[in-house]
Amino acid sequence: MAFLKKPLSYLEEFHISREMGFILDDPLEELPGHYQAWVTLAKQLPFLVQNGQFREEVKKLPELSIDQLQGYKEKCLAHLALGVITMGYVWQDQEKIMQVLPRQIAVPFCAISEQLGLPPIMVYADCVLANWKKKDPLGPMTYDNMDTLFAFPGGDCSKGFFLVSLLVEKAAASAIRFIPDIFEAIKSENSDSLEQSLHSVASSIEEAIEVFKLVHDHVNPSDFYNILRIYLSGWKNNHMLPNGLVYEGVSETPKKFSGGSAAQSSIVQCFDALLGIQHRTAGDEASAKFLQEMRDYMPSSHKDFLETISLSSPSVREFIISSQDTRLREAYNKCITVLGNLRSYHLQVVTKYIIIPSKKQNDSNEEESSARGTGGTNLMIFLKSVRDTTMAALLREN
Ligand code: DU6
Repeated sequence: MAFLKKPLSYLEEFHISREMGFILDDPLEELPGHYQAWVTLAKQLPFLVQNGQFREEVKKLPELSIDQLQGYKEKCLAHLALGVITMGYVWQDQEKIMQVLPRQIAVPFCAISEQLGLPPIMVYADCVLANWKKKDPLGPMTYDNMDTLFAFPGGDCSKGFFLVSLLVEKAAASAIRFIPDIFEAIKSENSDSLEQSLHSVASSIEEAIEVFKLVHDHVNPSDFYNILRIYLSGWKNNHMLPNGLVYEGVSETPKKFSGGSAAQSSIVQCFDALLGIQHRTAGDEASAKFLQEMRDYMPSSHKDFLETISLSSPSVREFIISSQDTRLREAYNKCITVLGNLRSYHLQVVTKYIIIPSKKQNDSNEEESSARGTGGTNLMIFLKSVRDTTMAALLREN
């Protein structure tokens, strides 16, 4: 009987590293030959959007096939650069939103997306996991020693949001290391080892909460809400692009894709999978559906990893329930509690960066402000249901 689809001990096969988790280690900064034109243009986005020249420059790009791109990292950088260009092209002038993406971008973007198993829109794996460098390559992975490769309008807000998200991923990555140990401990019914690993997972989630707090030092609520948020928006359930986007030269039918979201982070979904938290209970179906959909916006190897964890049997939760071991239940409950705390903290951050700024807008256009309100409200409903389902997974300890 197959215990797992693929042995979890080989994290590398899932493009996951013990040190970095889901983060792309040491991303490329340049593309070979004429492909570098994409990187050069994407880097100039904040400046060219400011001057209203970005769209013109996109139309001047040559038409390139993706045949000469080689290796995973080159493809990741190409998807990131084309994703950034696409967001700038669509959202540069919000009075005149573009409904057709020119073929010079649309054709290679759809082709590279297909190769990577990603949608042709900028995703979390692009702008967070692959969008970073160390200033001093020998120095530490700290905010001060890091920078993003590509930025958006809104000053340092995109740098702050992307790098703090990245540092949360880094803090949580130390929990990923224990996942193979956890399944090994279950297989060999080693309760002591399982208990120890669960405590380590809880500690690294606690560490992630501390890092999350850096957001207040580096992201300004008004810039985030009024500027950056727009550039990360997608064209699915978005009243600004109700039909979706036409990818010229690919299909004449407009296509709908969701914008970037923390739900596209594998780290966000991986603890639910590990702890057997199922967002499927009454009132939670919409959240479950959204989380499932967002797996298609992850690198396919990370999606495979989540599925492998979810399908492994016996699950961590089942094993602990049937073990009747109080210390194991306590360690499991500790993980659930800190994960719930992380989600409560995320709710607070969303309140500060989305809910409060949305109320400060005293514009007369009621239709527009109510449409704006829905996004924030839906996000709050989603995060609350995810948090509540998390806390509902607590086990009785006696
Ligand atoms: C949640 C996710 C979303 C969309 C795009 C980045 C984090 C640290 C803070 C809100 C969040 C974090 C984190 C990682 C575990 C996001 C995000 C890019 C796009 N967060 N405030 N993170 N990230 N496109 O929502 S501080």
